Amino acid sequence: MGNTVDEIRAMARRAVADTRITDIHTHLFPSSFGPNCLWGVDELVTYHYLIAETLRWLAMPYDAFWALTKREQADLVWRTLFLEHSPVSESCRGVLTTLGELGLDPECRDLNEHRAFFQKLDAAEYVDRVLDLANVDSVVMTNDPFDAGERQCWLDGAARHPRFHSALRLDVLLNSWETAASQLRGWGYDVRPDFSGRTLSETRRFLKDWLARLDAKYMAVSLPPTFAWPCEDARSRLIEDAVIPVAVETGRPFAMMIGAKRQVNPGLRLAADAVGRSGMEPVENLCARFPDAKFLVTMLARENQHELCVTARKFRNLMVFGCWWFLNNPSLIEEITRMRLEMLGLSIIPQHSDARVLDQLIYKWKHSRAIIAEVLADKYADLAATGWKVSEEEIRRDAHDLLSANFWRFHDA
Ligand code: RAT
Ligand code: ZN
Repeated sequence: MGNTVDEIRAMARRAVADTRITDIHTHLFPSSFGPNCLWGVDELVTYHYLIAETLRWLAMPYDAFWALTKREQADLVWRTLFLEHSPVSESCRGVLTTLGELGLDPECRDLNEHRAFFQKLDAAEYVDRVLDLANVDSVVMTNDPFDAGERQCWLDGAARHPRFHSALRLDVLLNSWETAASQLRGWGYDVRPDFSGRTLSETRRFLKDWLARLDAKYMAVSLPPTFAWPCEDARSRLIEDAVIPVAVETGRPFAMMIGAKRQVNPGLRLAADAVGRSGMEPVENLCARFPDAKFLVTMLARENQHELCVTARKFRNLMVFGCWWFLNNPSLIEEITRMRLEMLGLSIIPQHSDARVLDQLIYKWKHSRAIIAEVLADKYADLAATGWKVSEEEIRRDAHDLLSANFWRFHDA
C-alpha cells in the first residue's frame, strides 16, 4: 500500500512546520546592536516595501513624507493601506499575520491598541520569543563594515547573540571602489584607487580582519543586472584577486545577489531600488574558473530563475538560495520552488526571509513554509503515484536539508 495523498500532505505540512530554520539572509540584529535592532508595530508598518505602496496613493512630496516622525509615517501608512483600502498586498498581509501570531486581534483597526502591546516588551527577551514563535533556530545578519554606526558596534565589541550569525557585506567595496579605497586608507590599509602598490594584498588583509572580527559565515554582495565577469573594471579585479582568494583560503562561501537596480527613483530612499534581468555568463564563468570557491547565488529577476537552475545543474560549487525581495510573494515562491525541486531536487536553499524588522520573521516564514510544504507534498504525491513510498522520517530529513542543513553542509564543505 502506498501513501494516500492526504497522508502525504499532512506529513509534509507537519515536517515543514516542525523544522527549525537557519535563515541565511536577513537584515536583523540582536538588541545589543542598539538602534540597528528594529522591532514592533511602527517598524513593521514602515517597512520600505509598504512605504513604496503607500506613496503610490499619495500626492505629497517624498521629502514631506521623510520629514514625518516614524510614528507619523506609520499612522499614514496604516491609514492609506489598511483603512482606506483593503490590505491585500503580501507586505500588508504580512503585518496582519504577524499581529495575529503574536496573539493580537488582527481585526483591530486602531494602531494605538497594537502599539500598547509592544510598549510593554523588553527587546532582548522579545528577540528570543520571536525566533521561537517563527521556529527559526538562527539567522544570518547582513554586516556592513562600511556602515559607520554598525562598524562602531563591532569595534566596541557589541555582545554577540548565539542565534545571530554574521555575513560580511561587500557592496561598498565591490560597487563603489573609489569610496571604499579612501575609507580603507583611513583605516590603515595601504590601498590606492589605481590598484598600485600593495592594494590587493591590503584589501585581502582587510577582508580577513573583518571575517575574523565578525566570525562571518560568508561574504556577500548585491550586484546590478549589468554585472559582468571577467571584465575590465575594479569590481572584476577585486573579485578575482581579493574576494575569491580569501574565500578559498578561509573556506567561506561568496554570496552573489544579482539583479538589483539601485535608486531608480531616489526620492523613495530605501524603497528606490528596482530589478533588471542579468546575464548568466558571469556566474558560469566564476563557477568554472574557481572550482574551489563556493558561490551562494540568488537572482532578483523572475526571468533569470530557470537559467540559474540550469547553471546550478552544471556546478556543484553553486548553491541557489532564496526567492529574493520582489520574488518573495506567494505566487512566485510557489513557481520558483516547484521549478527548483524539479530541476535540482532537494539540493537547494529554497528561501531566506530578508527580514529587516525582527517580527517579520513570523510572517515571512509562516507564509513561505506553507508554500514549501504544499509544493513538497505535490512532489511526494507524484512519487507515490509511481509506487515509491515516502516515510515521515524521510520527509523530515528532506525538510531539514532544505531549511537548514543544506546551508551548513555547503558552508562546511
Ligand atoms: O529586501 C530588502 O529589504 C532590500 O532592500 C535589500 O536589502 C536587499 O534584500 C539586499 O540585501 O540588498
Ligand atoms: Zn537583503
